[in-house]
Amino acid sequence: MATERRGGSSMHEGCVPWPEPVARAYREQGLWNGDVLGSWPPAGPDGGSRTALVAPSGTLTYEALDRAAARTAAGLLRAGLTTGDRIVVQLPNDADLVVLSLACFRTGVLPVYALPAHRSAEITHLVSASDAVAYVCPDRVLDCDHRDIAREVRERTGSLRHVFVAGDPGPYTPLAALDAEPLELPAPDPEDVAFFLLSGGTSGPPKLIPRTHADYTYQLRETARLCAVGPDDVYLAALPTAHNFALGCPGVLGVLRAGGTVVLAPAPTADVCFPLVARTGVTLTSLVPPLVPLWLDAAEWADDDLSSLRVLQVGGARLDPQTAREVPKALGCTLQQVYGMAEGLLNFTRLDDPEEVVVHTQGRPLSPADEVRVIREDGTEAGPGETGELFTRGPYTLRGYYRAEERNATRFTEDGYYRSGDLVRRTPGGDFEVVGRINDVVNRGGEKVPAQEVEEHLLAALPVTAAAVIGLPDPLMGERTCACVVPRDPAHPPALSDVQAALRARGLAGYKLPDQLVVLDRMPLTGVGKIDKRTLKADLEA
Ligand code: OOB
Repeated sequence: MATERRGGSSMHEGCVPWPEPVARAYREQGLWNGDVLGSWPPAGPDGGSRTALVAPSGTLTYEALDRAAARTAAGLLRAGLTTGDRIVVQLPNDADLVVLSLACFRTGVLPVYALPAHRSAEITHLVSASDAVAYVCPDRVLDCDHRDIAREVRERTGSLRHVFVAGDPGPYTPLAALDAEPLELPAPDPEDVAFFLLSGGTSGPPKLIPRTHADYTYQLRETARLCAVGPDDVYLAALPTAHNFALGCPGVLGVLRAGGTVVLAPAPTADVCFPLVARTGVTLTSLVPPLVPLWLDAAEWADDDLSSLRVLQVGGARLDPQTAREVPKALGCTLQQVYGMAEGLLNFTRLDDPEEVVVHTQGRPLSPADEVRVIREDGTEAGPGETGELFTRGPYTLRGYYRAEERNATRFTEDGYYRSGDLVRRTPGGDFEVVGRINDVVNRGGEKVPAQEVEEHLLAALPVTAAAVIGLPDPLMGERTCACVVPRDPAHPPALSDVQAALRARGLAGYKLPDQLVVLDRMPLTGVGKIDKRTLKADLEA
């Protein structure tokens, strides 16, 4: 891939390109077709007056969104930002985030998408890992003052020249100041990096994932096609838009690209989202598994009209089959399981798959060009039904993390496959079941206790709504197994002896029975809503 096409700054420094013969094949097959992010929304004859965004701060037509993006793009350039500059963007689900993203895509300024839940430790890491020149944040959200974060990050890093604040800027620059008369801008090179996502691993600091215009527009087109999304669709972004799931599967960008309407929810809870569904006629939305039982419960008593909902996508972590089975009846829509990763590869159950596939599997790859292998511990290819680690490469899967040569040497094979760390098996029908993570194992004095397996038994055997199994340091065994549960009835939590008896009754090996039980009101969650085992561990070890 060529560098320094515009602005004089290399777009590919620190990135690992696809090998040229592979890139050529993707071009020739029309997978990378010259499409770039931000060239839409289309402001065509009737396109302009349609509703593009329904956001907490107001509603924007396509025309208004296009104009706002053009003015913000000019504002970025006037503020001295230039092609290839990284900026850490941490904005909640509101119009600013979409407008700024489009403006960045048009100017070649590269957003590094932080999650709303990130705090000064993560933002500091992201700024220094990317040498970001700007941090964009809201003034405050609940009890968090992001201007305090900005101050700390500035003290600890050297590269930040700007802090742009949505709302009351305090000592910084208002985000609204990024505004100038629109300029004629050269189109970006489709194979340039457009933005960075964060690796979703719940252990270790996040790594930066470069996504190009070509790879991401391909993802947007294909996911929109798979979900049959068109101009009449209304997508509800309940999860943070900064996460790949809500951003582009097809999510906010894919639905805008298809000419539909995007509704940005300030929170993913049923009390916030149900009235939005009813008011705006939402047809498609996505959730992480811990939210699903809450939506199902709420649907029982809520009187909001949810009949417009066509598809509920659930992904990010394992959805238990009992809950999966209840979705269509309780919400009156099709369930689609999504097994994806910010690094690229996306798997989906299809809208017309049989119920058993939708309930029990996490689907199959989006694209025929996705190359996927299931590899046993000894490095050989696993057969159907056998568990192994998923390796993948393809037209929208990265070839290396940003500026991470050492890490890349272990996370990628020599022929460019990304080692996902996920343990999967393939059904005879070709669908994946995600059975765990390679290192999500408690090593109990040599006995390996697969956390997810025990969690599934806990959920099935006990009156609990959430379960997490973690290893805690133990003087005798190295690690002991700790089961953390949220009881359905807080007044009657189970005791350790109940848990052990229930699991033993299910035929579980003695060494897999938890040594310790912790009863919680609720689980700590990561920014996107997965159970945050790292925090759980840190809290319990302290
Ligand atoms: C999504 O992306 P990330 O980057 O936050 O996390 C990726 C990891 C996967 O490697 C896998 O371990 C886990 O999250 N995961 C699932 C899953 N979907 C993701 N585990 C079990 N079942 C599933 N359905 O989480 C993500 C990105 C795009 C779309 C959907 C999810």
